[in-house]
Amino acid sequence: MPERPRTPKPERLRRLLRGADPVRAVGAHNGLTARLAERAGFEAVWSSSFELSASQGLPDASLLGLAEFVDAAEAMDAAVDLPVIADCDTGFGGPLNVAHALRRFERRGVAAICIEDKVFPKMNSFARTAHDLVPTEEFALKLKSGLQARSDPDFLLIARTEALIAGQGVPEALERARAYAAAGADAVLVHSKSTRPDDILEFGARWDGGVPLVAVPTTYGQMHERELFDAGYRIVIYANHGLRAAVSGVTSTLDALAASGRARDVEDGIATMPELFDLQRMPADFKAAP
Ligand code: SPV
Ligand code: MG
Repeated sequence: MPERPRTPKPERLRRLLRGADPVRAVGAHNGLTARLAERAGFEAVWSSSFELSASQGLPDASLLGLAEFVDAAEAMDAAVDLPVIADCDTGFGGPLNVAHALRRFERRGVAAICIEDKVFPKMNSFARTAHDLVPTEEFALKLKSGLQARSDPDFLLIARTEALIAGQGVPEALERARAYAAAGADAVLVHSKSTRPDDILEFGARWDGGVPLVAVPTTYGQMHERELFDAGYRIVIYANHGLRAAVSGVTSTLDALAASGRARDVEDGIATMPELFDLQRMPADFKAAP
């Protein structure tokens, strides 16, 4: 019997969003890290600007361009059977840039893009610096321009407000988010760098914009994903935990290897070559030696 065609990923992400459980996305920056997220059982991949930058040894400060973001997201999409949500920072410029970016990501199989209301060049939200925002109407125009460029109605455009990051409080975040939803955004990501979940919970309780919310519990990691879901956040993004785990793991192994001078001494604590071959989808005939 011929194989039934798989539902396209944007449609799958929309279905997941209507489900009874949080959609959990994990930050990744290439095919391998996306595959690790899939193997661990998550529902989506977050193509993270922080991870993309950090993996090149660069700060997350709008240094990489659209082509690099698109290529990376495509590699992730190709590696997994999960929808990829591409973090697009400020959208690579003005309304025309957002439209161009959306078309490119859509054509390459990505399920959703997310743009944020900061001024270009943006700094990572956790950087101790001012986080200036563009006027609400200006950002709404970027969203509208992106949405007009969409050819698959299921492709999602997520609007991210950095109002809480900029210290502007829940009322401003709500006002912005309402305007973004009214402009047609499919979901709103409200980011916070507070170690307490209070603002996020208040925002969820007062949210009346009619589209799903997205949370990134990096600093308020004491919150369980189910609690966030119950507070209105249907997508929960674990944005950088894979990369941070990799840095700890590689550091402790290389430190031990440098001290010991013998590869065997670190073998037991690291992934095997067969496991790597498996992650690479190496044909079964080629077994890893020994
Ligand atoms: C990212 O992962 O690139 C994000 C989330 O945008 S954060 O780093 O918290 O800004
Ligand atoms: Mg980012």
